[in-house]
Amino acid sequence: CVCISAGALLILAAIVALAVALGLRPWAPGWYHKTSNNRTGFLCDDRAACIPASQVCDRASNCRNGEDEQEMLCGDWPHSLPGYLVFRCSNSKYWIYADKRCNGMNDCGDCSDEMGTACPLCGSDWWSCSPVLYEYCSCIPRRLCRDGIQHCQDWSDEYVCTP
Ligand SMILES: [Ca+2]
Ligand SMILES: [Ca+2]
Repeated sequence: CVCISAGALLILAAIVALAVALGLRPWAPGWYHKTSNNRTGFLCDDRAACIPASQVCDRASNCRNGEDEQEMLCGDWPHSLPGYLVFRCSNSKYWIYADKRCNGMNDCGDCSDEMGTACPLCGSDWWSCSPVLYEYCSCIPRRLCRDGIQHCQDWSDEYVCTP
């Protein structure tokens, strides 16, 4: 009987410990922030620096006190990253840092990070065409125009576009 009680107590203690651990998991509100350019970033403890999502858990301290690399955020990477910092690709097996969305680059591999109304059309630094390389989606950087290498299916990068 004593043995069972001790076992039950241990289980109870484990449940309580788990609940406490899970209870501590939610992220403190106000830590995460939209940056001035409307990208989701990570607000450092000084409440002044807001670093891009992809600098969180990259093994380099970008906040003054290194809170972007703390165990609570990075201990179970990528699951421990808050949803604010993550974009799920169409293929739910893949994810990217939120700041890689709408940056012109095919980070998901299927361009799902570059689709939708959230993403602006090709900016002035980009040339609109169907790229031949997987790294781009619907535009290529203008610096690749007239560089002697085909980047657009229709060759417009070599014959129409100007850098
Ligand atoms: Ca970092
Ligand atoms: Ca992208």
